[in-house]
Amino acid sequence: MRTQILLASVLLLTVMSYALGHLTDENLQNFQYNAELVPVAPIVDGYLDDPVWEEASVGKLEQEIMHEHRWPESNDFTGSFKAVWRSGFLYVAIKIQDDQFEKYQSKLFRADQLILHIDQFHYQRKDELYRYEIPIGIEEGILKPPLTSVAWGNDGQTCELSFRLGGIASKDSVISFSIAYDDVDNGQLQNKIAWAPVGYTEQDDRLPDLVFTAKIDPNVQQKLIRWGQIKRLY
Ligand SMILES: [Ca+2]
Ligand SMILES: [Ca+2]
Ligand SMILES: [Ca+2]
Repeated sequence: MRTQILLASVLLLTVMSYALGHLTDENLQNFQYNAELVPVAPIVDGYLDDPVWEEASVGKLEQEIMHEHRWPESNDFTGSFKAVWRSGFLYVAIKIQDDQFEKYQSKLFRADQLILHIDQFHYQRKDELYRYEIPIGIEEGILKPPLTSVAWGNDGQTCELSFRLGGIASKDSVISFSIAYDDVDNGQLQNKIAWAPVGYTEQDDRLPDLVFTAKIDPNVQQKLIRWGQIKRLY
């Protein structure tokens, strides 16, 4: 009898850990980022003091995709992003804390870097065509479209990116999107931490959705445009 109870418990635990540890379709379907239309575009200078960033919702990088587990905020790594859109552009702001920044390495795999996917045609699958590897602190001269600018601030702890998406950046349109951080400490890749649902791993080739939403009040628009013009005077 005792053996049967033990066996039943083991079986139950196995089933539970399987259900908890693996990505379900539902997990991914219920996982998306809403990028809101803003009255004035942020200035892509690497500093996140633009008023539009205050309101935007936060996407946290809290899924470890190399070893598959939830990643708590820690000194080792804490990261988040926000995204907004305006006039055919998607803007992404990223905040990173890392206990050991590995920058300007001659071998890219020895450098901390951001890995993004921006699939504007919503194929929902990872592909080299729209994969971006962005080493921390580096503002490259030639960028692969639709990426149009990369700017770093605060010694690599904040970043702004812009993507020229034209008509795809319009209310209710959906693209596939992902963002992850390859954390190299002591010259070794230690972790890959992503904005991704529970159970997601780097082997999974499906991508979450980013939805373009819009609910702005035209009166707020006036104030913010003036603020943006003031900032340009600095
Ligand atoms: Ca800025
Ligand atoms: Ca680290
Ligand atoms: Ca690092």
